[in-house]
Amino acid sequence: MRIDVLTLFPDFIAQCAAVGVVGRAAERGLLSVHGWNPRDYATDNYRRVDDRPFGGGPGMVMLAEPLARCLAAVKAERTDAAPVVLFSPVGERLDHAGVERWSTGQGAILLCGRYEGIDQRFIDTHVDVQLSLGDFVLSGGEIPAMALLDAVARLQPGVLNDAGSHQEDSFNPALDGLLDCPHYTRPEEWNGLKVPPELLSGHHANIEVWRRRQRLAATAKHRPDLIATARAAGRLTRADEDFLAGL
Ligand code: 9D3
Repeated sequence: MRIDVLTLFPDFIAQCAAVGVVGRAAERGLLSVHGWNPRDYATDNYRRVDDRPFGGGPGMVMLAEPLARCLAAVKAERTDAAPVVLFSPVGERLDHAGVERWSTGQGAILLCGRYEGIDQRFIDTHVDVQLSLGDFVLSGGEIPAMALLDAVARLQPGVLNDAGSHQEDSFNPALDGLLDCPHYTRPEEWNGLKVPPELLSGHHANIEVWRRRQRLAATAKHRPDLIATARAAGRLTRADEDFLAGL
């Protein structure tokens, strides 16, 4: 998979792409990440990439031309017809299902906006999808782009040490859409706090019952909407319902 990132901060992308799961995926040749700076494709001596908005108002708008020239350079290096993804607060909210779809593709060209936004004519001409992380305001698209990169990298086969790790993610349908249960490690007692005895019993069936109940309780408490979704999808057993009724 090849990911190209158009950003005014390519150093930030390079640093992110070098560490953790993304770095490991890149080392193993499963993923390559290339940063591109539209400023290198500016047409004037000042290397301008932004200008004042027509119609007035606060902030600056990214110029279409440096972005178009930068994108043309990226496309000249790619052999596939990769989708152009713009990270934008007006985009569709990214979720686990979306990450899974992106993780099976050949990659994408990620465009990170800065300032108030990008000249709409560039978006209309070149952008295939707009994605958002949610209804809160960031100062640019770099962190959302790195969020998608990280989420996609860890779903690549052979990236996580433990093949089962992402099978147990919250939001993975394999967990029936419930939140994860609490985790504990050594020592058995820390600052007077003990590990739940069920986990020390060595009785695997009981451990799974305990974990399922913890997931149900955590989900009912923090994300009752997910309980409703799981129930509607027929993912809750009779035993699950009995436990939930007793909470
Ligand atoms: C507060 C300014 N906004 C209205 C006047 C417009 C605005 C422009 C650009 C708000 C944020 C940004 C920069 N944000 C992103 O590029 C962005 C983002 C986000 O802010 N929140 C969630 N997901 C994303 S994806 C890209």
